[in-house]
Amino acid sequence: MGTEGEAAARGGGTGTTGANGALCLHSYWRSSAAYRVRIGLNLKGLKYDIAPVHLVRGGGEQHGEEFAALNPQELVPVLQHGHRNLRQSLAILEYLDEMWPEPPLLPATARDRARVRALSQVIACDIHPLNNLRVLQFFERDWGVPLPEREVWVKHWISNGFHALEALLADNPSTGEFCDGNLPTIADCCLVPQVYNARRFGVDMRAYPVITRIEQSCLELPAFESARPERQPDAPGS
Ligand SMILES: N[C@@H](CCC(=O)N[C@@H](CS)C(=O)NCC(=O)O)C(=O)O
Repeated sequence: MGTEGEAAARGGGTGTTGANGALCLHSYWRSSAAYRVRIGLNLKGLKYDIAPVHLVRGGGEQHGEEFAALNPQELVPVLQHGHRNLRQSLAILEYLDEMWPEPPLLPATARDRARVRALSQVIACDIHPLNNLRVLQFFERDWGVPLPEREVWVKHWISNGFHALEALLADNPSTGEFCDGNLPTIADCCLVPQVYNARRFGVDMRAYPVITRIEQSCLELPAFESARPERQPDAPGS
């Protein structure tokens, strides 16, 4: 560590948004998908506004006409960049990386990029969707599944995914201070919010020492720290 590039990678990039317009993130403080994008924006050192979307109040603002016009999936995040609306957190992170290449959120080689995308997708495609708000609401409202059973479901699928993720990280020499090497990538943008969710639902993180170590390395960086749910303008008490 110690070069200017590495310092930027850990603390944030240039702080400018370029000529293509302002950035505004439609976000909810507790949304882990929005949390991923907040980390990415912070790592790039980009200035952005937050437009809070309350996912619970009044049945959920994501289902209102105004937000549904922005994202027919009725999910956050949406990143507005000038007149452009970007959806899906992994696509948004890659967009940020292509628009503002420094500091990079993906490694230099095709093999390492494939690994980072795979680690990201373990979380974003295979763990998170099973435990999303709308899934839990469906259990509750349509099938009357009581809270304890819903919590067992969430803990089961996070533990199942973390078991695999821990093995993928522990058994690979590419794992460094972060998921891949010694600079944060999109895999770390996904890992930290998912660990936040795991703790929220009472998953025993002692079973996942590598994941926990990487989470701690990430949270030492200002880009991750300022993306935390508790630090958001729409968090209760802020
Ligand atoms: N695959 C999407 C997932 C987005 C997503 O599931 N967002 C959640 C919050 S983490 C949401 O808006 N949930 C609202 C709902 O379930 O009604 C992404 O990565 O952006």
